[in-house]
Amino acid sequence: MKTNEHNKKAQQLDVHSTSNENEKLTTNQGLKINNNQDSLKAGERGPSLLEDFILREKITHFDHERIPERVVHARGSGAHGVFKLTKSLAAYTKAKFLTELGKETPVFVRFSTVAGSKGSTDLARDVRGFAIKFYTDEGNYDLVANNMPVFFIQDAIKFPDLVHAVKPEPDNEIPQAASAHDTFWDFISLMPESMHMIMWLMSDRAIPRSLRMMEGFGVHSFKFINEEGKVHFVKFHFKPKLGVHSVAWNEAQIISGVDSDFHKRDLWEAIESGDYPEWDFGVQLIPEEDEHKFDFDLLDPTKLVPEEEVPVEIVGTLTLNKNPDNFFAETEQVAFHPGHIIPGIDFTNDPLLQGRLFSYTDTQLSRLGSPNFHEIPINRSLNTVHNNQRDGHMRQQIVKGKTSYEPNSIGGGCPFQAMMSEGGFASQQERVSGVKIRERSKSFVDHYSQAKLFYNSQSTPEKMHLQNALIFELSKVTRPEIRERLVGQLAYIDTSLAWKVAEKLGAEVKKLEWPNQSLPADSNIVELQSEEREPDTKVSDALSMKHTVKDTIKTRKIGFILANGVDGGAVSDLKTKLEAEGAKVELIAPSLAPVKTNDGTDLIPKYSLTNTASVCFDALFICSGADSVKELMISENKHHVLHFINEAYKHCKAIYFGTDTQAVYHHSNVSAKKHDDPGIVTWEDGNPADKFINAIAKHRVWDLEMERNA
Ligand code: HDD
Repeated sequence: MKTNEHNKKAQQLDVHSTSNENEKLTTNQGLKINNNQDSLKAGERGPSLLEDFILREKITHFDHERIPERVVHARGSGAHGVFKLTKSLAAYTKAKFLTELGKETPVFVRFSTVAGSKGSTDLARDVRGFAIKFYTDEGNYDLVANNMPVFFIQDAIKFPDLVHAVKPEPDNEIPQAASAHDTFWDFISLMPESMHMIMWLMSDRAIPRSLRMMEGFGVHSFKFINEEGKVHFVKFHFKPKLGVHSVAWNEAQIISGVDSDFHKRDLWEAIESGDYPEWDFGVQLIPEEDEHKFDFDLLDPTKLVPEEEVPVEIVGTLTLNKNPDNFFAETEQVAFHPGHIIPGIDFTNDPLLQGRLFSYTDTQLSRLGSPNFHEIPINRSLNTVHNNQRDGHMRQQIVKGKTSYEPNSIGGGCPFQAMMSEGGFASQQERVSGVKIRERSKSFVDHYSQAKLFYNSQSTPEKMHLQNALIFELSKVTRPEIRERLVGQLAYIDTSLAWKVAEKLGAEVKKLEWPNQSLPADSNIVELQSEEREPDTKVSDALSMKHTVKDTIKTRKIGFILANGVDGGAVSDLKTKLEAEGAKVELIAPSLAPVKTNDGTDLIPKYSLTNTASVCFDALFICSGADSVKELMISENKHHVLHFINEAYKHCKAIYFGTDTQAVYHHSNVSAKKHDDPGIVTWEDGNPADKFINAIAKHRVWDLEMERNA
């Protein structure tokens, strides 16, 4: 774990941290407690006494331990880290943490699923939150981002409808952490603007292999303003150094049972073991005068800016290097808000962003219970707060002096307003005029072209996964008219996709009839909405996970399946090679008893064949050694071993069969493999370790998925 020496936020948190090591137990009043085992009673077998203030204090505090979970993004995992600027953006913004080359800014990041409750599975098909609090010298800057670059809706007024539709249905509170139900698809099928986001949500991006292997996107266009007042539109990107990877949907469902904390655990363990997750931070910059040069509106949050049109410039690195000391105090109480900005960054008129600017402070009031939530240590800025806001529940700051108003003379006029040259924030002076109108801009009325761009940019296996995801989700919808309406939407994106999904649902592909309910009563945009358009950019490589990093096995978990008599030399050779490349090797044996190698050494397995599953590993090595194989194939173990291998095979993972493992190989489904499956390595291969390492780095052999599952 990183020391706090250079991290100003960590030093600030230290002031509020305690440890119970070697300390005596006390009440909340600091009184030492002599007996924490028994309540105070009238006689040994008598009733407890009201006088027992120790019992009352303990029970009362316990009774009030819970706070409301977040209304969305309830389930989360957090970590501390640092943002380092590698290229100055001084030409575009005056935000100091983005202009001083090499500057390191402490951060706290919280990842989350959106729909599920706090205790739900990590592997739900869902968007992932990627919220970052930068503790800058100019105040807190929050980038409350997601792992997908677009959103379901264009206007914040639809957010409660969206969330009500995806959350468990109100009558029976079913299903938990799942979008595969009637109300979600009812809403979506009536909201054409959601179709681009639906493509992302049905893609493998919604079932990440790890929180460390996801991209982050600011979604909205924001504004950068430099010292001269020049404005650029900006889109924010985080690209994971390990590449973007996902699991198979069938795997996600199994992980939800085997280890529903899979992502939380993975993040925690990576940081504990010094494998600090890292992202390149990049920006897409668009001069203010180019605002209208695109075939979409930059203010529309259902659109991305294709990287082919505006490249992402990498300007910094985000590294997570310290786990929280206390989940509740830090990860649960952290309060993000897109409205926490600093000089040099400003909002755009994106109507989704504008609504968010109201929602986040408001929700903290009911979640954290007081307008003083900024005083909770994790939320404090590095700068001391000076203002005339006072009192409220749980106020902690003791502000000296007589005045709490401004202007004042009694307090010498303090605290003073800051000039812009002193870091005082001033909103961009944007010329705005218009009639008061409750209407959607016509420039927002194109709902399918970027959905097409996304779909057309996917590799063949990715398209297949997306199609299967739609079939899975819609097959859980009980009302045929909803399925049919959604298929009608798909027809505007890709007719063959619509036909394939329809076929599996027993639905018909019918052209949608406009208008629909998602339009205002007096809408005059019906014609525009049904108009089919092609995007300027037809295919974007950046949208497919296929084109992200595939040359490292760093932090990948490799399961070694072994039993007594295993070839100790082969185990240690391969382990050394894999670990040299940064992978993690874990031993899986029939039981947790030590395994004797052929040279008499004891190996301690971390797992048994029955307390874990193949879905928890990235690749498998069936260890060399005739005796080991013999034990693995006795009737008690055989079923488990073969299930392990067959499941990994089905999920397109790399599997290496060591020397003497023919018996296992021939009983498994792998024996029917295509001769040139690059994910399978056997005793017959030359340079097997290198071949195995290569295969793991590719993540999965998705191209052979059909064949492996045939
Ligand atoms: Fe939101 C939480 C991201 C639209 C209202 N949102 C929340 C979190 C993330 C996002 C990552 C979790 C923060 C944390 O870890 O504590 N939200 C987004 C993105 C959006 C978006 C990327 C669209 C581009 N959100 C959005 C809208 C509204 C909200 C349109 C309301 C008008 N979001 C909230 C909220 C939450 C929240 C209800 C719940 C807990 C919280 O704020 O602190 O206020």
